[in-house]
Amino acid sequence: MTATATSPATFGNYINGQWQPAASGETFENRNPANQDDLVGLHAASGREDVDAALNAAQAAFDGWRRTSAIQRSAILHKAAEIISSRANDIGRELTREEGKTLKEGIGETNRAAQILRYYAGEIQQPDGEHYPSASNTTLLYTVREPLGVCAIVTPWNFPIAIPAWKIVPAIAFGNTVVFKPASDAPLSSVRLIEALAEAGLPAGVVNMVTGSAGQVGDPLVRDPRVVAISFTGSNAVGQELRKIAAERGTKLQLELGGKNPAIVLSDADMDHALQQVINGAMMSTGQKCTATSRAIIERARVDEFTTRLSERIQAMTVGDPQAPETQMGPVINAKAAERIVGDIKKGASEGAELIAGGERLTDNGRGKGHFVAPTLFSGVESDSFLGQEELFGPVLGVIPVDSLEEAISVANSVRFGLSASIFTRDLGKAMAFAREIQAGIVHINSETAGAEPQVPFGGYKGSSSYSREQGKSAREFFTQVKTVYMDPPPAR
Ligand code: UN1
Repeated sequence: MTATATSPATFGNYINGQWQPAASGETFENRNPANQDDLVGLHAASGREDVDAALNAAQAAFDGWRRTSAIQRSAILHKAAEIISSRANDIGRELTREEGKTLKEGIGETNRAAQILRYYAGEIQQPDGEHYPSASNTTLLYTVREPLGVCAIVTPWNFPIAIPAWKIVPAIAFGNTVVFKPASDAPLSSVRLIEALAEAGLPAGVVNMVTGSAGQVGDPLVRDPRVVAISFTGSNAVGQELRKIAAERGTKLQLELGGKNPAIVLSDADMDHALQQVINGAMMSTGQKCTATSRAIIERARVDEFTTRLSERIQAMTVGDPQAPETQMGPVINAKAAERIVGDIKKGASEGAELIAGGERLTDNGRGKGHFVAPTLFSGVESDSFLGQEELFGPVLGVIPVDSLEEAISVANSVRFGLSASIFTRDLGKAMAFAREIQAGIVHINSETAGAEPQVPFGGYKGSSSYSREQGKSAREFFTQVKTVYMDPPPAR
């Protein structure tokens, strides 16, 4: 299918191995955030009936899939990885078109999805239980990890292929079945992931995708008693609601929510390196990562120099069509986000922080058709202010001056989030003190706050996550349950 002005491509739900329209026949639009005239495609606007069909399919497929050997499951994941890799340029370009991150990031993210598939294809072949000594020396006492059942996976638009992969792939690798709702702002990359899994030979019903709104699809999905586990990445408000729903129903829950991630720059740091890393952390993906850097906590001796150089670099950034090779930053996801971010910037300025770069919508040079917000820098941010505390989820960085490492750590820890944190220094003792004292699930020494490899746990402290972690061995913990087996020989006759 190719999109033309008159007949945009239409994408359905994937239920029980079949691509199909929503029961209502309704669709919703997926538009390019860099150019609202560009209709990327139409997707099924589903409802309760579609969710119900998907849950039935996932439930029916579970017995067959949990009995499929890990080695067979692994082969399917490997094949899907090859398919994604072979199409990475095309999928990455579509991802950029629907989400707005630069082409380099779109292709990079697609390759990351392939890497995640490969990781779990290997991980599923690792030991999945333990053998213990018993009080009786004839007892064989061991544990096995077994799948949970039907998992609900609800993902955000900011990593439209990598986050679906890092939730769906471990869920199915460990023998669960899935009903998956991608974010409506960027659903096409999810279609491409599901296509790859289907082409790789995933049996019908193991993964089912239902697109549509949070109210019509997400809500009935997470409340359904057939769902035994929920994995969600997204807003804090939805996360809070899910905590209640899961507690009432006894559903296993994995949440990845917001961040207010600090990068501490000590006066002995390599300033060129720190500058580049802080800018990357703050502005890549237009600042729309839960791991983005939003606070630069700088030792006072270097704060003026650092802020001036940050401001120069930020103002020199090329902001525009994310498909153009020279572009360094694309749009934010939609009009509502652009308005909210600009409103939050005004609020920050009204509270006394000094706006020194950006701060406004960019509408010249054709950018009026998209949702462009200038990369924005504040200096003199008070730690306890709105800008010092709240996640803006956009290209906005605030500089907070401090007098010592102790003060830097105390400022860094003063927020309700604790996802990722960085420090830039050459002092090993200070770096180690930071790693010990910082309240964050992911700690970087001399690298930016964003970025995550699939073989290690990912998740935050405090309000950033539930206590369960994603990825690495933690994915096995979340997507399986433990069975302890006491095996004794029958008495001798
Ligand atoms: C990254 O830092 O590359 O939604 C990944 C998010 C995170 C993923 C961040 N769950 O932004």
